[in-house]
Amino acid sequence: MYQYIVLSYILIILLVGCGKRESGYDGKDQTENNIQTTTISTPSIMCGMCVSTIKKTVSAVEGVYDVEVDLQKKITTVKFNRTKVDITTLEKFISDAGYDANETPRNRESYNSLPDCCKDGK
Ligand SMILES: [Cu+2]
Repeated sequence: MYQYIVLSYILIILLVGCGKRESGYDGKDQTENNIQTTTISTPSIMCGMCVSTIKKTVSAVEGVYDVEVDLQKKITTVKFNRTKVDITTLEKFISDAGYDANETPRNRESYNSLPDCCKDGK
């Protein structure tokens, strides 16, 4: 009986240990299970400046690890910690930068202040 208890104890330690493997970030919320990658449709991006604007904006959000903007496919791929930020918030930041994000429409004021090359005329 004692052996089983010890054995299951070791199993639990192993399982927990594996879950935290390769966390590489700061603290216990950073387990692999909390890291999520999402692809956000950003159909109104026009040029390289749009790409860097979105990249810069979203990278600055707490809990975001990585941002890739694909100008051809007009998508933004974000790797983030779901205990710190969610997709709705990410969409909001992109909208506030002046761009449509999934079903979240662009912030009109931000859009108006974008350089002309970044306006899709809609
Ligand atoms: Cu642009």
